[in-house]
Amino acid sequence: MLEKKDNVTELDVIVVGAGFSGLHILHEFLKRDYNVHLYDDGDGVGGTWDKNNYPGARVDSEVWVYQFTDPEIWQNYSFTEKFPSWRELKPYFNFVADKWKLRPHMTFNTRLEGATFDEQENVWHAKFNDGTVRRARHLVLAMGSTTTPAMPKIAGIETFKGEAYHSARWPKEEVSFQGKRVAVIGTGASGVQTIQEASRVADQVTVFQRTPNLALPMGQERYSGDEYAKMRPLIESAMTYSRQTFAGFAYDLGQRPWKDHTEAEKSAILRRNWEQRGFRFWLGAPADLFFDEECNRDHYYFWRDQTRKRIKKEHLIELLAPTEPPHPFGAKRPCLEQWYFDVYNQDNVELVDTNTNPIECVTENGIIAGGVMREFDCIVYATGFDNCTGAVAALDIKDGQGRTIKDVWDEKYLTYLGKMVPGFPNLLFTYALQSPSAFLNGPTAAELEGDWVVKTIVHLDMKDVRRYEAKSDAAHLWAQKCNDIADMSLMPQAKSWYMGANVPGKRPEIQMFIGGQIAYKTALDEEMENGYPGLILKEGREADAVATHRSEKVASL
Ligand code: N01
Repeated sequence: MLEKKDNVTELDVIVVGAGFSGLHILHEFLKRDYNVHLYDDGDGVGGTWDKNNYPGARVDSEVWVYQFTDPEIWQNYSFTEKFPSWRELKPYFNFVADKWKLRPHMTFNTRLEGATFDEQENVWHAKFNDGTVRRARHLVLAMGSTTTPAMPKIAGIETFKGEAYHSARWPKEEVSFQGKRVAVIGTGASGVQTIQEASRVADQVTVFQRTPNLALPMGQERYSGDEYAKMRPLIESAMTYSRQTFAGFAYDLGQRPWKDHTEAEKSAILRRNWEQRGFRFWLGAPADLFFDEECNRDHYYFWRDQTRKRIKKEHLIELLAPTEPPHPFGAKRPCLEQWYFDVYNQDNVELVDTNTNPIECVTENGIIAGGVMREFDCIVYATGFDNCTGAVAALDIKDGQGRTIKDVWDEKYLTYLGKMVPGFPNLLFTYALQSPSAFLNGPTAAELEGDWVVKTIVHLDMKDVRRYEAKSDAAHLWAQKCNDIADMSLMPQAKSWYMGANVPGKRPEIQMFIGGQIAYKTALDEEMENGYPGLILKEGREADAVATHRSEKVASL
């Protein structure tokens, strides 16, 4: 353990982020008696669920896999919905924090702004927005992949006099759409959920759509306490199985090539996966969905025909469920919907296609699109995030050459195993660039990645490794692997956040490892079992020597 020095708090590990990953990592370090502390810029636990509190925000993983696998937790906490909303998830996180006795080890409303690595002592000096500096040997960034809101660049946004919210920065106090004229820009998961709720109570909902969401029926279910209790044995087996599947769900991709199926078999697969609801039609489909044009089109046409049955207004059919796919099915994230396509049959819901009616500007009273002015009381920007890179890249953390992680990624998306960036020693992150991220169920990823982070740090500490850093060639190989898998797939054909194509100016390239949970776990396990061949390890005295050399070099620049 480090000693307190120069009145600066000394820690073994700083963890940033109080979502699934951060809480799991904190808990695991505490179990090992580490001097660890977690910081979060929100005012409570929950990570994404503490901030995305827009009406209707709910998870689209089945609840039995959307929880920690610790029996102390899942055996003692009951949910009431198969796909719970943030209103149930926030108490869940509080329950976890109390059960694991995490509260004394967490500080909220405190944002990490930057950090410098002391090459002499192999210690991070982490700077927070309250002006404090904490020193720690290891810095673990568990800030999530959908963290940094992306606002569209629309003229006049700041002039609007009504209420305006980004879906991911929703106010803590209740926002009511009752009797209001509401604009929703964006039809991703956040937009779809907001639109569903707004359409129930608002006088008028105007949806500004650029790309239709190929949303799948959720199949929501509600449970009494007794019903949920009866499901507990199934929860355990679903959790166990989810650790063996591609995306961490209790179902898996089919491995038989699509072309080897008879027409009757194909129809049966499409119908069965559709009828089972949730993401089965996507992440329980034949794996060829992601690679084979014909398999993908068959899925799209099935989705289109089912969806069209629900759209009663003739002129909206082509906009919401086009004849030909706007992009390969599932290459852009579909979401789960409950009554989304039905809301367009209501008189109070209007759809504006921003491709033919581009948004020109926001005014004091509303939005001008396609030459038409519409007045609103409330504008919701459900325009997504600077995913995967945004949160980490925003930090003022510099390497030995004075480059930030953003500088590195502006040149090339580079990580080793989606965990580290060359040049940034003793710093690990989870659920970010070049990890499976959105292609792995959140809690599954949190435990898989978190366990690796904790075991790695503990192992290196035990070996007296003071400084560890990803090798550049190993990182280049990992980045290449991420790209090679993506290039074999249909993924690059969609202009999506998976490809980093949703933020103007962001360099489009696959943002995640899409080889699936098992391939990712194998890569992490091999790295550990083989003694970390992808890392430069400096033990004891050797680390001190490297530090001296580095410091002299930086001083001479
Ligand atoms: O963001 P998105 P999100 N003019 O990027 C549109 C997770 N999540 O917050 O598709 C007009 O998906 C943009 O249009 P286009 C989940 O992983 C999970 O909805 O780029 N439109 C798109 O329609 C999800 O994938 C849950 O053409 C503009 C929308 O805004 C991820 O978070 C719930 C525009 C952004 O969609 C992100 O979802 C919520 C412009 N200038 C989120 N700029 C659940 O678990 C952007 N758009 C259920």
